[in-house]
Amino acid sequence: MPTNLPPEYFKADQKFREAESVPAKIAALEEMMSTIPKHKGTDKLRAELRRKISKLKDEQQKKKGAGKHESEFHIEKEGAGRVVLVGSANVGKSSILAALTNATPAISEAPFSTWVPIPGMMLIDDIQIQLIDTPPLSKEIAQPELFDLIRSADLILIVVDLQATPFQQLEDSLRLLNEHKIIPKQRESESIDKRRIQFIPVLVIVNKDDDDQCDEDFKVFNELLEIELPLIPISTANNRNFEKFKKRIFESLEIIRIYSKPPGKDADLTKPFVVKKNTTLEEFAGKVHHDFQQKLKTARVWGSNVYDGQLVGKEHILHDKDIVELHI
Ligand SMILES: Nc1nc2c(ncn2[C@@H]2O[C@H](COP(=O)(O)OP(=O)(O)OP(=O)(O)O)[C@@H](O)[C@H]2O)c(=O)[nH]1
Ligand SMILES: [Mg+2]
Repeated sequence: MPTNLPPEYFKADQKFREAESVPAKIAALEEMMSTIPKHKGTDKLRAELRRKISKLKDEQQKKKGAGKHESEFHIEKEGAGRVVLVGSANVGKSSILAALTNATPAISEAPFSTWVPIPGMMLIDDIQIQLIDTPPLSKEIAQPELFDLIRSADLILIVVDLQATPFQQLEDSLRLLNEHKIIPKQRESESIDKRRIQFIPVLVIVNKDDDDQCDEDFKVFNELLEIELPLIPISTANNRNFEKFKKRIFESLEIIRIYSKPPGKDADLTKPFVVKKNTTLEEFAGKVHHDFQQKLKTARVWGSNVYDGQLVGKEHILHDKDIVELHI
């Protein structure tokens, strides 16, 4: 095993081992491939992965040939992050998808109206985030593939209904995720046995907080809740707190936007590069162009923690909305 593999490789490797369906396995292997630095020391590993991918693709093809169509639970990743809505029946997951994206899921007073996941794209400021609605998290109907899909999320939104049984719903959802080895990232330090566990950030959405009267119920819910997870009350009936909600999603994804500026020209402020929080200048340069990481000499930065146009070194940590002029 080459020694210089990045942490993303091991994360993807874990996803592979946890994957319960062929498409999820292929997606995880492809992710592993994309994280391996290309040099002689990794040739063998890359060849091995390529072999595994092609074997699985053959397997998938055979299944398709046998009359099976591609699973509806396999959804291509799009945008700067994947956010998955989960929760008990009738809490308002589909309503949230419809409110934040152009998707048109079935919404109904009757529970169990969603049977397959539905994706949509949600615009937060200037970036697109993939939002996926899912069938209810219930022991009786949840399929293994649903958990594969949830495992591929960058952020899980657990939705509860303030006007129903929010404590029970939150507890049930967390238990079911736990049984499938999905644990909120916020609780990683409490986990003793970390093997085969996927830790994913969670934000709890307390939906149906329609008016001031409901606010009182939310206060009580918040005070009595013993589970320490970030919460946000919203109402999909009247878009209450939606701006804050979108901001919280962005923050929970732990990503930042960087605008690249060619020397002597203005920055293109319409198309940010989206990178992880705490990305260094050097890592960012590699994102702009793989050659740039090595060729990079210095850069000028406009934004946080710098004076306008300050020259910074390769180890400089970038911040959300920084404008960067790379000098190579
Ligand atoms: N009062 C109120 N009703 C809401 C709100 N959000 C959704 N609803 C209603 O709650 C019901 C269920 O909404 P859905 O969006 O279908 O819920 P779901 O979680 O997708 O349900 P399943 O797909 O069955 O799991 C519908 O009648 C919605 O109109 C809200 O903020 N306030
Ligand atoms: Mg639904």
